[in-house]
Amino acid sequence: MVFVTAGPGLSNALTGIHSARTEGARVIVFSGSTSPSLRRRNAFQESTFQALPLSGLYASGEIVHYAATPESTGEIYTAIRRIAVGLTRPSGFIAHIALPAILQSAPCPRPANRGLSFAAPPAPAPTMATRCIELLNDGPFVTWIGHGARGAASLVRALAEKTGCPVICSARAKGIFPEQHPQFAGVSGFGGHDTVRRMMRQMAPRRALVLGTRLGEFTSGYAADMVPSHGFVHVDIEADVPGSAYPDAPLVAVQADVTEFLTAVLPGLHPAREVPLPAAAVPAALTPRVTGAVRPAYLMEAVQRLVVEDSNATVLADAGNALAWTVHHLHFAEAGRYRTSTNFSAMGHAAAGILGTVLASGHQAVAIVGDGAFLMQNEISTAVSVQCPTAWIVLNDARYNMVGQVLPHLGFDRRHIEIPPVDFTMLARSLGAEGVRVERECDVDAALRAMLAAKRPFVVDVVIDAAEMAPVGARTAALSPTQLPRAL
Ligand SMILES: Cc1ncc(C[n+]2csc(CCOP(=O)(O)OP(=O)(O)O)c2C)c(N)n1
Repeated sequence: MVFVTAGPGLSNALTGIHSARTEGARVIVFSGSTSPSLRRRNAFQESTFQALPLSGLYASGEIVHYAATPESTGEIYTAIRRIAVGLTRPSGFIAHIALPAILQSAPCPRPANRGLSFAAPPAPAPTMATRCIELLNDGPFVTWIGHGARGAASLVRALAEKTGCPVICSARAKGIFPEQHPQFAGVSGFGGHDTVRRMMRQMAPRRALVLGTRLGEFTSGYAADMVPSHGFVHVDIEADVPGSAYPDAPLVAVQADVTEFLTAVLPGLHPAREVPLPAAAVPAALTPRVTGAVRPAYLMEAVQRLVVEDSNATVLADAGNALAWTVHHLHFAEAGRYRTSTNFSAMGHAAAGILGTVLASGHQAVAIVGDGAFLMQNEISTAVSVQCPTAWIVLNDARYNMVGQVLPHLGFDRRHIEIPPVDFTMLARSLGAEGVRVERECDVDAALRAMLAAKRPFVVDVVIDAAEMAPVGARTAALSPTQLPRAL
């Protein structure tokens, strides 16, 4: 639940609300609404459907699934009921309740009828399950998983090990299928791995079984060579997802929960005669260099050892190069250890969202953020105020480098991408948190250990080498004006 004041409190929440909607979260926003007697009289921060040019927040539709401005306790009961029903949706729900002051403190007895049961997740119709079994038994296939498969990790593994299919994942699905598994073919799309498209070329699968991913631009790049000869068997809880990214590709669309789908089809699938994929070669570890700023790839190796493998911390990656470095270099063996936003990807989402991750999970979390994204918010003070032991690793390159690295490819110069140098440890200390600055690779490990041992908000300010190109792959080419028609 999110509580915001009227006017700017609500308008500031818009990006977060939309991020939550596009990433499938469940959020109920409460805002203050101007009392009826003051409306349309230039009331201070007037907040109503008519006065605030954010009408989408006040009506059920594309921004929020449900909106209400109750003006009586009776209407509050209606809103409670609608929210309760909305929360049973399997794929996220956003509500906005605008409450006038008079109702904010009005007595409101608990509604008598609170019994609501969550509907069972949808299973595929038996005829559809049989058809999918036939299609998947009809030739080699790959499995392409997304965040929607997060509850089905053991079934995805059983599917792969029974049928021998390679598994590709989206960035948000990292860890659902262990990334060190010999059948893991890599992460697709932005920041992902060349091994994916190489495997698609070499194996030439007949079909791809898509489980719980929208195959949006970030995940697929709409790459034509990711479409197998006989197209997709696409399973998603939302009916409008299959076919949306690749409207021309052959498609069998299945509206179902991934666990239910796999439970239904797994027994009927033929076991593999051999497992086709050799394990991907593990690159040699980088040795610390004595001069120069920290290479992001070196930092990621240290994060892999100390944070991913030696701690149980959740890793969050913010928008910017942090996303590319983490998607590419970190490897997870369990679902839920890596969090990011790949649809709306607003800078600052991880820098701020880490508080929610730590407070809601009760576990340690580490946010990896660019200096630009870190400067866009100030949740250090909030973390200190609520005594939340958050840990931030700031990739300090004194620039908006994701943009800076792309500009020359688009024929633009790099003006206006620099950020005046910031010492984030001083910022952290000034706000009551702790911090360590790292300027050499040999100091990375000690800083990360201090961060993991800290019981208070902690910032590791890492001066990174801005010249190291982030592994964004084909994304840069897709943005080029000459490539756009093809990418579109
Ligand atoms: C609120 C917001 N503004 C702008 C963007 C577009 N954008 C994406 S990454 C980026 C630059 C990120 O810079 P920084 O946080 O310093 O990270 P770096 O890429 O340098 O590691 C920009 C401007 C965005 N995603 N969100």
